[in-house]
Amino acid sequence: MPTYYLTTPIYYVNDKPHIGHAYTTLSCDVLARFKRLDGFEVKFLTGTDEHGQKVEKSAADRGMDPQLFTDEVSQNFRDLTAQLNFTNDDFIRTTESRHKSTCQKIWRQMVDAGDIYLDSYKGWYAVRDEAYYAESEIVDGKAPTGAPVEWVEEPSYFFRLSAFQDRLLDLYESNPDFVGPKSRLNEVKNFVKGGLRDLSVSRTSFSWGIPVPDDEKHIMYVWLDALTNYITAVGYGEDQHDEYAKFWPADLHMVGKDILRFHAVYWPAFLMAVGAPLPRRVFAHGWWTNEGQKISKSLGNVIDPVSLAETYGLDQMRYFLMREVPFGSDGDFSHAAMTHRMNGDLANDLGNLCQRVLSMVFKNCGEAIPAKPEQLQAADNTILASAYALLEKNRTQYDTQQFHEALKSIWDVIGDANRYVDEMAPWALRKTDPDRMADVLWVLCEVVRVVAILIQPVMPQAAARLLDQIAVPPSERAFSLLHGGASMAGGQGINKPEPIFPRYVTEEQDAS
Ligand code: ME8
Repeated sequence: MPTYYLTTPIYYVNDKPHIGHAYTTLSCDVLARFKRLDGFEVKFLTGTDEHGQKVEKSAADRGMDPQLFTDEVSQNFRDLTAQLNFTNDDFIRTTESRHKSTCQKIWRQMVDAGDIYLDSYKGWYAVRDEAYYAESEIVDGKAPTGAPVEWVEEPSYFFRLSAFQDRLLDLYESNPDFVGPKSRLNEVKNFVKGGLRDLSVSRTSFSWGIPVPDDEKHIMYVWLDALTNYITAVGYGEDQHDEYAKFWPADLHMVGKDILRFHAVYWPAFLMAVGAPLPRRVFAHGWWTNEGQKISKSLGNVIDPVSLAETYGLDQMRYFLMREVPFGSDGDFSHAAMTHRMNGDLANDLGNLCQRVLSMVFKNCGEAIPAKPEQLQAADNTILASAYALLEKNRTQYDTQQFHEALKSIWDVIGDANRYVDEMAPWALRKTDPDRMADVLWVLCEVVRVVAILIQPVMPQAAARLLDQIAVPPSERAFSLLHGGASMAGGQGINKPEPIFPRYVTEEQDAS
């Protein structure tokens, strides 16, 4: 069985999860579900990044011991995975002992390779970004990200990042798909071409981190610790490392654009230093704003993904986030855009198609899917062919993380199916040619089957209800059944169809 290993960033436990975190994990959930349905053995990892100065400070602000604090906040992220129906196979915390031992192991391997040396660091550090900045990067006394910086002078171990410049440039040159979307690869290349300075990889001025082996005054830089989670979770360095052999290198590290540099520059360099294979791809998605404004705690406009799901419906929210914005670009959340998608794409286009077709089948075909026609007409073959072509299209779109395009392709077929209903007018055929009516309704049920199977990754609950309605058993919902040869035989009894995609109606509209 082919395998697929994908990861989300591990989130800082300084605060509650918000829509941005949910978005990244959702995109991975959608991809993980797609790959499972397509016959892959998937490992989908998410988790929490629990060390470093930022988390230590958040714990102190709450007057809590950092371990108790991280236990509490990490649990919020774990709860979110269940609330949003995420199917991660593992949830890693960097405070776990499995992770501490992997970090210490790769540290020793880097020392043995001659890539770590002791010196001292003198320069700027931004706790909010957990990142070092050069004097030349400071703008108006702040980091280029706008984060406040502080001056740090302390003994520090350094990773010989400068020695990896050529190898990194070779990587981007020989493997242009290493970074997606394509537009971001240049950004990474230019950064590396601009020259790499050795990276400070230990701190001595606080203690909330993984101790450096054989020099316990130092703790590891939180990004070295955090990035290593991706190999900890597959058992790197353990005696029995079947998972490492099976799943490493990762197929995809999904990240937000803010942390691309860490994943596309530092992480491959660390792996080169220890001689481990490099991940196949890093994809950096865009940034969400709320009604046009940057999302921030100080503006008080942080979107809670759980209350969003309560307001609009979980699958509706999942659909909106994956459809509204070209994946990779920035996006804006607004109530108007959300309800537009919910009422247009879901209630009108897909919802009406299913409700119209299934109501006619229920009423006019003896409460059962009509038998598969012996002869199809040209219009039937056209719509069926475009439905059957979707899987191959979707595979390419999912492999390049173009989730919005995948949904758009499916909705193009839904649009064609609605036009086919209007043109064939099965309600008129009921009197003039009931056999043809039955054939048309079979074609439509078959298109609905294909569509319902393909929307499972994005809207798993709605798709399951739809597949239940057309009596496709759970054992027949994999992508291997998405071709003409596996089409419905017909004859399965159905229940009276209930609408699956409600319209969003405000209280005022409801009262009128
Ligand atoms: O950076 N829009 O953790 P973090 C879209 N611990 N995505 C957003 C977003 C927004 N407005 N806000 C946050 C860290 N994100 C490190 C990662 S990995 C080895 C260590 C998402 O809690 C996006 O994926 O700050 C971003 O990269 C991530 O949350 C940052 O999460």
